[in-house]
Amino acid sequence: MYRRCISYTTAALAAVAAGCAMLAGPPPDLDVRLSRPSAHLAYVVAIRPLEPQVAINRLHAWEIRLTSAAGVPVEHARIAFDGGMPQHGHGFPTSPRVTAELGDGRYRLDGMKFSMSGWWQMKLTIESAIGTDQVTFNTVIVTPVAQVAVAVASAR
Ligand SMILES: [Cu+2]
Repeated sequence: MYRRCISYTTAALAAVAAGCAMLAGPPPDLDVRLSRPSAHLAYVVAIRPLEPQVAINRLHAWEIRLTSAAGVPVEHARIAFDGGMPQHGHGFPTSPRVTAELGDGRYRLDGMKFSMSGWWQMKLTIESAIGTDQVTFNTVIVTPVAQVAVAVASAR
């Protein structure tokens, strides 16, 4: 891929440089916090995998913890999942979805699977009596085992 990039003409260099940069890895300043306010500050959302280490290509579940901006657990929310790899232009290989409400503002997200290493985005659209808002989490999956446990620890 890099070899092919080098052979392009000067006119194409800018576009090619952008493409090649994608192969270099996630942005250095990527925010990988797994606890954060939603886009319009309606909620504070925290997510964590329900296993200590996330292996590539293995189905697993995450827990979503949802509170209001004031920190009150939000019950009976509808949460839709979307996401993928922004540098590759593809989504998840599965269709993760919330399958259970666990009480105290916690929800179980099943069907998670990372099909390769790199930068993944997990996007939640949340609807409840409070309103509709979205939140996007970034995580970087490292071969052969995801190093998300550290980010989870710092989010708690
Ligand atoms: Cu990919």
